[in-house]
Amino acid sequence: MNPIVIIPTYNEKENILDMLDKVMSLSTVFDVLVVDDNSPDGTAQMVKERMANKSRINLLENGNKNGLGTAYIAGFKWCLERNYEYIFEMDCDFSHNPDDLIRLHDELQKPDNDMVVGSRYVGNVVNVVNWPMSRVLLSYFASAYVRFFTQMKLADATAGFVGYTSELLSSIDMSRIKFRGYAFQIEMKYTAHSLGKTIKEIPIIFTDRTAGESKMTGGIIREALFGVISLRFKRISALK
Ligand SMILES: Nc1nc2c(ncn2[C@@H]2O[C@H](COP(=O)(O)OP(=O)(O)OP(=O)(O)O)[C@@H](O)[C@H]2O)c(=O)[nH]1
Ligand SMILES: [Mg+2]
Repeated sequence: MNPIVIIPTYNEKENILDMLDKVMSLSTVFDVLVVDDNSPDGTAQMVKERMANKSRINLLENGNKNGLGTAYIAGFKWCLERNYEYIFEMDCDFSHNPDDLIRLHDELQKPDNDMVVGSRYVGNVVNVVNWPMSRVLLSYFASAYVRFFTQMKLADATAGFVGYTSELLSSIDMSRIKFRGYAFQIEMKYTAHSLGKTIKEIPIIFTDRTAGESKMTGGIIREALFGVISLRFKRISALK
């Protein structure tokens, strides 16, 4: 079974075809699942055109725009039902370099690792290209804030470039994952951490998107700000 990368999309017509072509050309063979939320710009249609000659590309049309977390949870279920063993998350905007999937995958295959995180802040370096300073500071302090409240030893707690083993994903009760934006990424890591799973961070360089528009909103930041505190009071247990 190939590893699979889930790519959530909302209005990514400027990026989607380049992204699919890039992932298809990697030296490690990956399947792809695009989870599209009815993008008005026709992203799903473009995916369908590529699917016609690439069987490794899949599309899940998930209904109306409901946030990243909802899209990922639908994607996780789709992959688990089809018995994928190594399942990755990656943005469509090239902020995450698809070449790094290979390193993430190599690391996830090591026996002790349950989750790998492509981290912007490993070793006191900030590996972010083209973000305004305000955005770097927000993200960096968000990670420090999360470390303080959750006691997780992760340098980049809001990272969205992540790989999971199916064993880890299937032990998480997805109906209890309640956050939808950046907080979703924190909640998934906190859940893995609380279940005693091993999370490995590897350094990546994150580059701001050059095409298409950001979907970041004040609501997403607020959810993360208050959500992190509430995580400490959440009871987390494994499904099996
Ligand atoms: N399916 C789906 N995808 C989404 C949704 N919101 C964002 N995305 C996708 O999730 C990925 C990350 O979204 P971005 O807009 O880059 O948001 P961000 O990375 O948090 O913000 P920037 O750093 O400003 O780019 C992209 O591939 C988006 O198309 C959503 O509600 N549904
Ligand atoms: Mg982005």
